[in-house]
Amino acid sequence: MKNCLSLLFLLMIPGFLYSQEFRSSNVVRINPGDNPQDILKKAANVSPSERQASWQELEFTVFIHFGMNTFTNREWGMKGTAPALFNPSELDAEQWVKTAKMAGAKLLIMVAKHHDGFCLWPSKFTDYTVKNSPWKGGKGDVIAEVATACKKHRMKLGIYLSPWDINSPLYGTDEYNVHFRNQLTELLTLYGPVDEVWFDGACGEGPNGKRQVYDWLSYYKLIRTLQPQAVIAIMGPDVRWVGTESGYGRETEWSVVPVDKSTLDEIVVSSREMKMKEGVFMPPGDKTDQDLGSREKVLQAHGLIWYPAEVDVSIRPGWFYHCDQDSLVKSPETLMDIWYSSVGRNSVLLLNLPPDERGRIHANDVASLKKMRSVLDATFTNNLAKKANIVKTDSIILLDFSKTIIFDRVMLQENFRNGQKVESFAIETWNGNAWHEIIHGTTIGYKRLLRFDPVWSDKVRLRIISTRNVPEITLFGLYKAPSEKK
Ligand code: FUL
Repeated sequence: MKNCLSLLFLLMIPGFLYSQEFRSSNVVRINPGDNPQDILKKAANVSPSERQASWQELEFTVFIHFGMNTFTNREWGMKGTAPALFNPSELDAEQWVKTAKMAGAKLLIMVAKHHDGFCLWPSKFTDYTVKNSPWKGGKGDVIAEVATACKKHRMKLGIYLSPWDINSPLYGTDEYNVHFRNQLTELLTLYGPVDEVWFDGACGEGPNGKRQVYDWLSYYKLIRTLQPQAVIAIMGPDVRWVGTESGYGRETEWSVVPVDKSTLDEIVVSSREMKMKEGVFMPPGDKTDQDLGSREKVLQAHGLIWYPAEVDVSIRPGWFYHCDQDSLVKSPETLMDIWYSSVGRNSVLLLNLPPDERGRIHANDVASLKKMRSVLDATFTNNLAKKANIVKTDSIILLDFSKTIIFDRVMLQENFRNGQKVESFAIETWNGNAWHEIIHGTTIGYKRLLRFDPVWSDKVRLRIISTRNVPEITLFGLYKAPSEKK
């Protein structure tokens, strides 16, 4: 009897260890014995961490690139540019926040230090800051002004701190990691809640330039300790760069992507070390690939993680303000196009609004945003599907209307907090004799938006063609966009 019990116990250990391996549902290991169906089921069950889910629901966020480059008319700064050049005449952080709010953004990411190393707050750890500029007699703090304005207008705050630092004499040494953590600590303790930390991967040091071995894990640990709700984006574990800076995300965008064995091991180790539910480790690999998460990729994976896409783009050609780009501000039509191709493709949009030398967002940018917002509101306020009688089966949602409706936009949402499942779908209308396809698509995820010429019908259906597990559609909306006034 005793032997039987110990045998049973021994048999149970591997299963026990396995289930303890990932206490979080945003990562899963694929075992050598898993068959394709098991793997797809696992893929469908990977779901976001709470911080990832709350971030996704923001939909639209803005970036503010402002700093030394605004005054030197550059995109990337140079070593030794005098702090004396930083002198905005009418800096108005509240105007930035109000503009973002008017456009519908829910979070504002402030560039606190760009690659040139100039700090927009009076950091104790360097002299290269606003403290040594003429602005406000050296008593100013841009980050404090932004944080106050965000608080006042209930806008979430994010921080961009460039890992690459052209100015710091420590860059390229181990001490730089300490310095970088000191600066992060200032930003994450002096200004209230921070909901996103954005680490840029860019480094323009040439072949003879300094090379920094970044201690990423130590940065992540610090952020998790000081601001546990903050997502760490781009060179980080929570949010993935979509792969371009054009504003256009992938047609097929999976939030669940494969990871290799060593990444899985790092995740387990970091989670144990930090005694946290989710481990922190940035998955390596090419983020620009067109196919990151297809069935083919998933079936060959060692593990899968929830790693959703962020689409970053500037409203102007440059990330910083240049007066010769005043006529090149993206039109409301282009912004709408970007909206459908980012928010409408299972991504979060991060739109950059660069203030000018005065420290204000230019009127042309404000005008474009205002128009974009009014078109979005006019399009998506009235969901025509609310008037329909709804009939659901496993793979079809039928909207049955008592009279003919006209629509030209569709909004779909999956219950993404439970995972992403749909691989392909079609929207069809009944023409009296048969179902007729209006448009088809691939992934849905958090949100999918579709545009087409107006159609008329009294019956419209969503047909799920292929899925990784039973789909959970939480929204099937139909809308009519306002007609363009010429
Ligand atoms: C890039 C940077 O080099 C640009 O200057 C800008 O900050 C953009 C958001 O990321 O990698």
